[in-house]
Amino acid sequence: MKKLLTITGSVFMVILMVSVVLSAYHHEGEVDSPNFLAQYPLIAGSKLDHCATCHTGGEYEKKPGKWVSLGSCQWCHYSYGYDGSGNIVDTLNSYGKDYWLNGRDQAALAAIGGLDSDGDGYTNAVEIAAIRYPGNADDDPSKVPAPSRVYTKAQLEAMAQHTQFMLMNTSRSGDFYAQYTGVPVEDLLQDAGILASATGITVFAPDGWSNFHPLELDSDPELYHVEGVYPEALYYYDTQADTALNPFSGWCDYSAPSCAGRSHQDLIVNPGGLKMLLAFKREGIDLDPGVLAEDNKLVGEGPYRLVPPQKVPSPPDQASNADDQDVIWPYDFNWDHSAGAASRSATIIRVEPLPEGTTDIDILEAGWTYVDEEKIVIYGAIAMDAPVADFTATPTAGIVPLSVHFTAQSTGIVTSWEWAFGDDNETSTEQNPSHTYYSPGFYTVSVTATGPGGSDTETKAHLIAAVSEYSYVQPEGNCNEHTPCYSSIQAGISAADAIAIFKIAEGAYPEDIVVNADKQIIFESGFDSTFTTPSGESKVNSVTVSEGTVTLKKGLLVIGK
Ligand SMILES: [Ca+2]
Ligand SMILES: [Ca+2]
Ligand SMILES: [Ca+2]
Repeated sequence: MKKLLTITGSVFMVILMVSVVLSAYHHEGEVDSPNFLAQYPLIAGSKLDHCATCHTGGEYEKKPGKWVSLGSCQWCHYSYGYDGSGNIVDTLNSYGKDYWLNGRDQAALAAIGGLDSDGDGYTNAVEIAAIRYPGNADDDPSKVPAPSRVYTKAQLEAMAQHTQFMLMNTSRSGDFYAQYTGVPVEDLLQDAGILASATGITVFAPDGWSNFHPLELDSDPELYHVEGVYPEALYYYDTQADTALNPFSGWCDYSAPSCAGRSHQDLIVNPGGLKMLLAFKREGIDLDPGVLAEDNKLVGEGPYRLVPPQKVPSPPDQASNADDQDVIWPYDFNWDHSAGAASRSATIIRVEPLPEGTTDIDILEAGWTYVDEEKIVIYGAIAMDAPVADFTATPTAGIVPLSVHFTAQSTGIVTSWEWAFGDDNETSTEQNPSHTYYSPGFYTVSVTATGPGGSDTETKAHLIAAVSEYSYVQPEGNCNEHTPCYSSIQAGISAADAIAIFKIAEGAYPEDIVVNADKQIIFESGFDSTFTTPSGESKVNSVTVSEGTVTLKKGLLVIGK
């Protein structure tokens, strides 16, 4: 079980309270998260119920030129310190600063609801209602969660397994040899449907740490690639390093069963080669699930550990912080310390970059549930369902020049639109274009919606009817002075052009309507006496169409005696 961390003397400070199934956070003795939940009760348990709502992440220079990115929890711990010696304001994002400046109470949250703290065009209240970060301009209500897939342990175990024996070389803690079993990360990403646009992955552990790995081999010695195999290595053994023989001065653990029978400078043979692995077994035994220790350090490595082999194989070296470096393999900055890039208790793999128009899913930085349930989520640049294209048009009938406004109504993630309006190959790539029809005709309109999941086309045949004039029908009367005016529908059809729109007054028409010529006839029915609004029904005995088409666009045409 994970332990409750206790911190004294820090107020605007987060700790992970993980004694319950769901991960949660609280500031010891503070009022900020209760204030937030009191003001916005619906966000409980969402990604906003988290330090990242008010705190920023950050990065620090681990060694010259090498920056390490930290999530908001870890960044606050790093920059503010467990002893509260740092400046807390440095850990706040723009929303957290506005809350701070306005009095840091529930009234402050209400007061800043109308502000746009992060300047992304949406007020804080609107963003919070949409479960979007009010202090992060990269997250806003126009974006949808990126596609994601959750893998269970049973699913991972059902995939092709890979086992490899390797050195885990750390720079500060002990080195060890071990045999890991799991799924090559490359295979896992293929299974998840990684997109051609993907460039790498960021692996997150629930204590806030993350590591980026490019897909392809990178010249930076500390960037461990996902694809392909790593170089073969030799086995390095020395009694001086062996912690079994030298519990205090040794630095490498050779106690794994898989070390048995190996000798110094033997070639390590791994069928299939050394790969970046999402491991779930070590020496054939399930990895111990990660827990958070008293000092806020993650203990344990399971259920899943992302294990990169050494890019440049080296012997195990003495810990960098050890007093005695007068040993066979002293600490060597230039040797490959791949264990530092091995993410313990990995719960989230974000495939970079996020597809356009998408944002982080709702569990970023909260992953303890996944540890408990032995799940890992992969999201970002992975396959998703193609969008489903649809659209509306208004008006769909009228007199030329007829200006029609089209509105895309597609579902799914759409990043581009291609419209065809049916006249003279005119197209548009706007989301909601307007188009003017100058010639009378029946026009077929289509839109193709394209997103990261593919494309879909919706075509509406004969959607738009453009005519040079309307025809009016009213049994007695003058059609409120509209022309041409007919006293029977059939008389109007006989006189009509190839395309005609009839506005028919409400009432009974004891006619048997026959259309037997190649005409496109539209009935708009049930108009009041001024022909402005359909208000009732127009009733005919029957309608027979042997040639041409008849379309009902508006109003109510009732057929039958
Ligand atoms: Ca905003
Ligand atoms: Ca925002
Ligand atoms: Ca080492």
